[in-house]
Amino acid sequence: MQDRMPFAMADHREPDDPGVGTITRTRARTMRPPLYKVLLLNDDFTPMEFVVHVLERFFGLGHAQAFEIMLTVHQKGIAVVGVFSHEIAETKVMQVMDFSRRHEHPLQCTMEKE
Ligand code: TYC
Repeated sequence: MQDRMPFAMADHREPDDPGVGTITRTRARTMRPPLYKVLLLNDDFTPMEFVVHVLERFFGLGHAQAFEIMLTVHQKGIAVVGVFSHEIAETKVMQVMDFSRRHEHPLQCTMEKE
């Protein structure tokens, strides 16, 4: 500002005042996208092996970890399977619900903002 003013123009700024319209923030403020927990719910009918298969197939879990999460859901009623962006979480829920329905199991999968 100051050094682009015509020579005759008065400038009454204090030493630390950057002046009107001067950009003082150099880094852009970026907002992290919200994350969503994908939850698996227990029921009395879906076979344990089916739940383990679902966790391996749609969440890329190894057999041991898939079995562990299945057991947590079985014992506690619910567990977080993973945390994803809204679009990915929505896709996982749809895949699990669709796959379970097609196999005639009542397995429920939902998502919730973290
Ligand atoms: N409770 C089921 C059974 O005893 C197993 C099960 C585990 C079902 C996890 C759903 O999300 C679930 N066969």
